[in-house]
Amino acid sequence: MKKYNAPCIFGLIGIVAGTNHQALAQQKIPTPKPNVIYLYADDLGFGDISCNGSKTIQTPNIDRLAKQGVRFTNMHSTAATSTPSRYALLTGEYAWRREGTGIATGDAGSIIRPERYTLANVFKDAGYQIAAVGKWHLGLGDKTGTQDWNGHISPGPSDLGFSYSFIMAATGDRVPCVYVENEKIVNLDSNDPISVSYLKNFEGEPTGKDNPELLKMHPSHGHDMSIVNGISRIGFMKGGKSALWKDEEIAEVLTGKAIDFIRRSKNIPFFLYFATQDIHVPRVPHPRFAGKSGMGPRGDAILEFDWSVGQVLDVLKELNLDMNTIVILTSDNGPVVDDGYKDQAIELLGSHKPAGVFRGGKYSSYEGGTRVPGILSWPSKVKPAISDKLVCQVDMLASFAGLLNITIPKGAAPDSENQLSTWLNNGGKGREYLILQNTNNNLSIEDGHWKLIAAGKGPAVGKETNIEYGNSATDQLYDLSGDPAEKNNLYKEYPQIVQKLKSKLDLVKTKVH
Ligand code: NG6
Ligand code: CA
Repeated sequence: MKKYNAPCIFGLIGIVAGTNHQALAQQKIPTPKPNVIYLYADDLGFGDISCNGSKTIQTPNIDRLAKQGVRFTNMHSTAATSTPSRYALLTGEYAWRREGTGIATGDAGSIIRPERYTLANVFKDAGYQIAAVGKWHLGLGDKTGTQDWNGHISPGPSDLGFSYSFIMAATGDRVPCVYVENEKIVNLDSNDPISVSYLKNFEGEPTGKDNPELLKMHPSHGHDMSIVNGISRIGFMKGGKSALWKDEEIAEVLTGKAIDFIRRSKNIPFFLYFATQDIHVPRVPHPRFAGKSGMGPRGDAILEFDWSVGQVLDVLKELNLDMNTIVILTSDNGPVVDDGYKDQAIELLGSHKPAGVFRGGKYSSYEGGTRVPGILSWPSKVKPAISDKLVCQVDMLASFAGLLNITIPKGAAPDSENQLSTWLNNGGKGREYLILQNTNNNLSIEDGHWKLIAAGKGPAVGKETNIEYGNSATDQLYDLSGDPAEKNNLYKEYPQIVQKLKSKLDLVKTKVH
């Protein structure tokens, strides 16, 4: 794909959006410094939580958070899939500017290079303890396919500013199916070394394709390679038996690690990046949640995610940290119903609308792809509210640098704006415009109430996911104020708006210092 280099897009954004980083430096740092928890669900849709209007599922803990904070109705991830979204969040740079930021394999090398300034670095510079717990999906080790899974797998989160990490290397549906703590696989027996390949199977190892009789959950598309816990995955692995995760326990294990970190850090400011496996496939919630939603494993996984949120909120309260902790809850991309396993998600969906009123879902240029749940709570400073301002995860970096009075090195975080006053609902007007990326790397621009989906290659509808990806040979223009569901393509009626937005998109893509 074409890459757009913009060493100093930062300057452009400064001018266009009117942010002034000098002024931010004058800002008063709150004392004591607030703790920050970023609760990052996977594939959770706008309509998957009851505080966003769902009547078909109840998420009392998420609702509790929303009630005590700002609930955003126009929060976006930058991309409609995980790796590019997470890349943009942690670097403050749109992923489409960089080669190799598409959905990562489980043996991808570290996509964010150690020299890069990250969101974790902001907190490090401010003297915080910083943890990454959960799904990583940004590569580990120096080069793809060459990691020493049995040794220290570096670079990893500790090279990117994190002081502690307990992660899944990629996703639940990709090998290796193990936890990695501070760059070492947990519980690995040196007599049973682990091997990983995304090229070919290891001799004698069963696969979902050849041995469906060994499966407890069958793939609907893809996911027919190595079998771990009766579930076939993407990629091949061998060995490491004692280290393999149990899918039913993932939420409990990760939530436990997040809580341990909070307890350990209770006397020092901390930043916790808690990226759950829920509600990504394979959806295998703990038996406590199985069957509880009436919607099958996808609904049950939402209940499990809500439980994790509740656990975090409870421990904050118990430790008396609740008033001065900023909790942000969001998702890496929009929802998908069938993402590759026969888990009854389609059959049991009923009238539930995972993306709410929005069109499309995960992978899509339509709003369902990136308009995700968004809540920020900071009880001692921010009053409960609902905000319809345009906000985006890419702004975490500059916004928190602003809050903590940290100077971002020149050239770093080029697409991140200090939107703190919007996030804290303190007079900010939100982003003037935002660029979004779908699974085919086609871009859209939202500017005020207008949205242009630029013409691009790719299927109109995902063959297997049955989601409208928004790809079209012609441009599409929608007026989100009157048509949030993007039903009426107005590109013929408003050629001047189309032209204006296209020029703006081009400028963001190509502008150099
Ligand atoms: C796709 C997978 C899907 C999911 C996605 C990444 C197949 C057929 N589909 O390629 O199941 O893993 O990648 O999801 O393999 S994400 O939320 O991490 O971006
Ligand atoms: Ca995702």
